[in-house]
Amino acid sequence: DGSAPVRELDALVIGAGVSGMYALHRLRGMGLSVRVYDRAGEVGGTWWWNRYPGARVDYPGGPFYCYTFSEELVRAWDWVERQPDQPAVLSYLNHVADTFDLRRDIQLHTTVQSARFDEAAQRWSVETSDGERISAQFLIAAVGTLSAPNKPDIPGLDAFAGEVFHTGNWPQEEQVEFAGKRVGVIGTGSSGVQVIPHVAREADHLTVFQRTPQFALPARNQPLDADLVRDSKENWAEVRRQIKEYGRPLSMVPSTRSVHEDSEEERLQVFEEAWQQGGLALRECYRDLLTDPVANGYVADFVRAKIRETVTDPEVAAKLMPDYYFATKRQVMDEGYFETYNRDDVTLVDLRTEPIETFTADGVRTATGEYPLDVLVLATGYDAITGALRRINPVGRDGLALEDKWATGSRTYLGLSVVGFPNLFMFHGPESPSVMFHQFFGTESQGDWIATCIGHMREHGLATIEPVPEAEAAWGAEVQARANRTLYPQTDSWFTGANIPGKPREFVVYIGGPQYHQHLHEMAANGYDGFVFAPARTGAGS
Ligand code: NA7
Repeated sequence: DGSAPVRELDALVIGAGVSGMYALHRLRGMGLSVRVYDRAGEVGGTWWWNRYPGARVDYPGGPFYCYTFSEELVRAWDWVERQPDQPAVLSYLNHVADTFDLRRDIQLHTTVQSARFDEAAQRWSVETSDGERISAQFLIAAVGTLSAPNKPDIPGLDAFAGEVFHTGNWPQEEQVEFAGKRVGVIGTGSSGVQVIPHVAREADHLTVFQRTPQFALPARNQPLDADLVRDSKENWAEVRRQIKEYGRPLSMVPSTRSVHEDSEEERLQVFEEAWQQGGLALRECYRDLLTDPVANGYVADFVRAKIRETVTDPEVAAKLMPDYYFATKRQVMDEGYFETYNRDDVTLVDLRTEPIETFTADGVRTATGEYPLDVLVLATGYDAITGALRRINPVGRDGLALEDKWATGSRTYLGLSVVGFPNLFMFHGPESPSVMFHQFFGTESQGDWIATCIGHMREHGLATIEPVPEAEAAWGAEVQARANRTLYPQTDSWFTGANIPGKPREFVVYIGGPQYHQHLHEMAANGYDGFVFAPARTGAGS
């Protein structure tokens, strides 16, 4: 209608987290006009939103949980702990934004409200919550894998008169006080397991509402070894090469030994050593724990025995027994989680035997009990992997909405593009390795691929790129085939969409790890197999 001027961009990036910042840095460096939009009040994505007490990297990544592309950046930052906490990661990401002067092209407090591909112009038309209209050749979704909070649909929740907080939308300014209060926590995933011991220490009383018990492993977080930090900085090119080839530094690569090569006695000793070592050691001490049900049963029994040893009340311990395949949900790491249930001021409610009937103004009523609460913490997770982009719901060619395209399955080509959505690129989309690979390296690899592809298009005067249906179907089949060789798809988890009512149940993470990144760059070198390009239409606006 011509009321507001339209801002013209080469690339619009949604999200100022790890991926969005890299996209800005990389594409701006090629001379493109790029702008990043984020609804948050600062850069940092997930590390800005998740400031609940206990939030930290749930991977013993130590000095390797960072961007890998710049040796200078690596040398300029000192990590302190094996599992950095949320304030440390957020400071790091702010440091990155300053180092590369990113903020001047990042617009905060701004939600992308709609995005529609304009076929005549061969460009994306975008509207923000400020009413700004933008026309961009490329739309880059760096919206996060775990960024669309899942608020459970429990009767009466809105009638609850106390305070309610979701771990992924924690108050930014105000300090949440638990002292002297009766607190309830719903959810025992990574976030719940991290926050629960903290709340227990502060609150008058804590009630945990557990739907599915966890095979949590002791994190045994510790200060980083100074020699390791120095060596990795001095040999960063080699560290980076190892991450590319194995998905992690060589010192952290899983064992190639089968559990069946060892006697029961040897096996238990291996498990015990891995348990003492902490972190992911137990998941990685044999190669077949995630593919062989018998092997998985051994380690699952081992962890269940540890839980029984730790929790003094056998009835409480029984409620904490996981009864699915070990490590087939995203692995949870804890610091004193099971010990928390030995406290007199902590109650565990097993929702499998005692479901919530309703919330009331004063608390929760289950089939057999009343639990008065002042504060409720929802550690109920996310509409993962696809949720954030589905909520924006871009509309592609022929009026096809992403919500409809993905209604029966989240099909993509290479986890970064979608048939019907020209010039849309996703970071860590469905059918990419996303959380199953070094996140920063994964971002850089995808970001470099996108940059190279855009460079190729500019060089050849091409206006649009889109995958072909055959390539998309074949990619989906490959992702499924790989997953089906493991035990992962057999467990309900956010990897499968099973945590969100009505979401298609499918395992949408590519688990081949490093092969994904090799494949990406090879297919680019081979002329972008599986994609079609179109030249600029005469008369198309730009
Ligand atoms: P998760 O891992 O999805 O955990 C959410 C938890 O909340 C999990 O225990 C769920 O049980 C539980 N949940 C979800 N909905 C409900 C309802 N309606 N009633 C009761 N309990 C419910 O999310 P997190 O935030 O902990 O972790 C996300 C990722 O962040 C994590 O994997 C790391 O990568 C970092 P369920 O298991 O679905 O039965």
